[in-house]
Amino acid sequence: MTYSKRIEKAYEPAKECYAETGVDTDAAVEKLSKIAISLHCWQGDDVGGFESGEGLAGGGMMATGSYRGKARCGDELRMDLEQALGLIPGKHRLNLHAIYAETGKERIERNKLEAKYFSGWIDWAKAMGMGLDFNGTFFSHPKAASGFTLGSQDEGIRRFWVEHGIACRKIGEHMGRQLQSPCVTNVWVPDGYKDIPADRKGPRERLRKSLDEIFAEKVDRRYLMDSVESKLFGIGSESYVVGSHEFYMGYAIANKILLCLDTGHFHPTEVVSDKISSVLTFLDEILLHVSRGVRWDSDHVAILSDELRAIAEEIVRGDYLQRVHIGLDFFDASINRVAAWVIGTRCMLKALLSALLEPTDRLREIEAAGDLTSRLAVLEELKTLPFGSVWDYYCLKADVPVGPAWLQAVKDYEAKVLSQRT
Ligand code: RNT
Ligand code: ZN
Repeated sequence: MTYSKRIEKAYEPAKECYAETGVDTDAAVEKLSKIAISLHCWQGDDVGGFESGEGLAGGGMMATGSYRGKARCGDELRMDLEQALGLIPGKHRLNLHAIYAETGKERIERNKLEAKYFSGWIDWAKAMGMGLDFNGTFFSHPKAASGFTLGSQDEGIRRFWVEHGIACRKIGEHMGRQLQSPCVTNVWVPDGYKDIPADRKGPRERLRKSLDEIFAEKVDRRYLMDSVESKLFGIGSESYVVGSHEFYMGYAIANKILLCLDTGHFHPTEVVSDKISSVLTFLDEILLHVSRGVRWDSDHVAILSDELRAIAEEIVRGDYLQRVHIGLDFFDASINRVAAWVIGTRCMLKALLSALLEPTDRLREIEAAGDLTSRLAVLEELKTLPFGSVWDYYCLKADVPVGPAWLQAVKDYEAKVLSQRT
């Protein structure tokens, strides 16, 4: 039997099996094909960017590992992304950071960045039929070395980063206009203290003022959507982070902008899956940074964990697909970087498909009837339905490799392209 025949054949009983629970697999697959995940460009080069020098210094972030073949310029990064995108079913987006500006030989300061330095990315995105999202880069810079940026007590430093934020919104708006799709432009700053602060209030008041200055100009939401990202702690900001969850949740609600929930930015016993329906009671839309926290690290490659599945279930059950922008945010330099994108994105999509295959109405009825025994029993039985056959079928229809077959393509690319980079 040919490969595609085998997959189509396995899909039929799977479809019947789900139909028995009241779920239409064709409809689920169709819905999944409409969901765009925003792939983060920074997995391709360990958050290095194209400015000379600095690296990750001053950001409280760390990519560990030295796997061969990291992208060194826009052309290489785009090539690697194309490779990854060819192995992921569906149409997706790209999430850029300001340090990926292509300024030629010139060094352009972050507060002087303009849309023209991103024309290589915009042209590429147009050709690929992709939307773009954007982020200011408030780290890996001498002016972030004190550990403070938008919350700095040094007015020169604070002003510099405000100007960067303003520049980034202009760039985001331009991207949104050019690509006719709103560019979610996110702000994350590393500001905080390693040890116990005497003044928790001052930096927060300054951060609020800085954000007000950055967001002062109203921009059409058809082109630009602003978002702010919190964190509980980072390396070097263990005791105090200015932009905490409460801070940004308040800010986002008060200013009607997006809140970004990074799945690696909370206490390890807290889960983002439980926060989605809470924050969406008060906010129109949110951004997700899908990652995987492991002990001290917040940025491991996303896998099909219980929590990732729970996040997808919450998005689908709450009918939030239009209100939750799903972006990825991890960086692993110890494995093939193209594979990291493929694994993380395919897992996000698998989690969504699994959620779309849930008989939610039936579960709700059982719950409303107070039959909590059946709720648990049914949820557990659902886990072993032939999900894999539906996923394989979706990959086949989307014309990407089925199962682990994608890995060979990555290995070939590594042998041919990545291993040549020194
Ligand atoms: C850092 C934040 C932030 C970054 C990216 C590179 O803790 O998660 O989103 O990872 O902007
Ligand atoms: Zn993040």
